[in-house]
Amino acid sequence: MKTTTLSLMLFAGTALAALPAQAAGSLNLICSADVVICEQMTGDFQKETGIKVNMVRLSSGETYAKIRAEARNPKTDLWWGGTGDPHLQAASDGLTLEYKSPMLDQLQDWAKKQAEGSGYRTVGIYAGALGWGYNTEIFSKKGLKEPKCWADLLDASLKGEIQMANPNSSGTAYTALASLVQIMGEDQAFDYLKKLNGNIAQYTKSGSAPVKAAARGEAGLGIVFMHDAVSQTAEGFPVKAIAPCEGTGYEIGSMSIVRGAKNLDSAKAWYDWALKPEVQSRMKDAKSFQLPSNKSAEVPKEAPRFEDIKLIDYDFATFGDAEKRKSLLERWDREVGASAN
Ligand code: S7P
Repeated sequence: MKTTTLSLMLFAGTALAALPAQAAGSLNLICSADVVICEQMTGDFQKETGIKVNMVRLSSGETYAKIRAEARNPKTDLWWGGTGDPHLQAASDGLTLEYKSPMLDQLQDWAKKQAEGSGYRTVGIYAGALGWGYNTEIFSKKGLKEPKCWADLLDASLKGEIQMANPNSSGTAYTALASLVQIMGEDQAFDYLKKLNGNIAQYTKSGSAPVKAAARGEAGLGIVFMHDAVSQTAEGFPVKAIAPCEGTGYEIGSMSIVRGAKNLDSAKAWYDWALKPEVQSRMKDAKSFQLPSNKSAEVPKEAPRFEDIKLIDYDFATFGDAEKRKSLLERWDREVGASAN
């Protein structure tokens, strides 16, 4: 072989080795968890696999609406994170793909049940209980009492102090709506939400925004997942997380492959990777303190534990149904959202 041909081959080999991302493919991902963990996961996956990830952060309800709208020509390959209900609703609409990951056996029963209940069109990646976080400094300055129960949030002293998200866009707020319906019955839950509306300063788009506002003194209290309140405490803000005394609902944060995904191999690679114990154990580095779904993943010491919280037996089949979602959200828009400030 001539020297020039050999040098050309060596050059081509070196050039290819320097382009792992192009060689390995790409992935269009929607992430519905907090943006910090979304960026950490994306960066780690790219580093470990060479697959280029185009990530967008959207709330759970927004993602469900986008995937529905794009059903004929999907632009998204994989949906990671966000509350389980809209993932189940997407599964029941046939918008997500059946996939049995080889990692399934390593998961907690609640994560496997989520997969089985959806015909393997989604899977549980983490879990967390709903509650609220309040700013202890604001409460003590204003002489407000610590609210321990859902009923306490109706107290007139809390007028203008509370933020929660809009359940149309936010999975957190949909979990709150569905939880209250399960705790109180639908009519009483709507009576409660109408009264609560009098104390609400703002309905935000994203689920964790209310407690971020409370942490920064822009609100007194945010109705959020307890782990999102704990993240603010871990950031050094005067925020205390509360588990409601009457009981509360919880999420099984989920992950789904979009039916018709253009980058299916990359989507499966992320899916299996995101269920690994070492990947889930690293979530705490982004102050993401949910309970991980892999049995061998480390449970962060900050994570609110289910055994310490009065949890309802959340009915995922009913409240993960697309028709149920539509009817609850229409009623919320009519009876609560329409008279919001
Ligand atoms: O911040 C983490 C987390 O609470 O965010 C997700 C939540 O659905 C936020 O998105 P929304 O804006 O849709 O409410 C949860 O799945 C997750 O635990």
